[in-house]
Amino acid sequence: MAIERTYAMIKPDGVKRGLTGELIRRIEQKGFRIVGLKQLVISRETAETHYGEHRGKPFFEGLVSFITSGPVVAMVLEGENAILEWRKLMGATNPKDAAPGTIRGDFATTLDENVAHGSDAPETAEREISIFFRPEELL
Ligand code: FUP
Repeated sequence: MAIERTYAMIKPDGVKRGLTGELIRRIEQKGFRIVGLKQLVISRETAETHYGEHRGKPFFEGLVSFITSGPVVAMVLEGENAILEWRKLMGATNPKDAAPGTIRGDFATTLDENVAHGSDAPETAEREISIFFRPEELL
């Protein structure tokens, strides 16, 4: 089992709805080490970089507008298989498919406002962590 780091984010809908504490509670309860944590409003430029793989898709504009619409909580989580484990905790991207007990299953109702984000692969995690954190911010 490999110790990994992943990029996790509470999206503007999650922060607005007061779910920050509940999500961090689940993260701690699961046993992740929180290596980095901050609240910020994402700039349009950073959002377009972060979601670069979706550029050109019909939902890209909406995605960028949404993610820049209010504060997010950005985190780096560390643990065994952290990338997959955080995605399991979040549940399926589309809340319709997300199982009860998962974050999206319990709190999300729509595909475009689905409460949380997590990297999907080691290369993505490394890229996303470096977009949002400087090395000295990671403890
Ligand atoms: P995920 O890796 O689970 O964040 O999902 P994706 O990278 O596939 O999608 C990123 C975000 O785009 C999702 F959180 C929701 C949004 N999205 C839409 O709004 N419409 C779509 O058709 C697909 C994704």
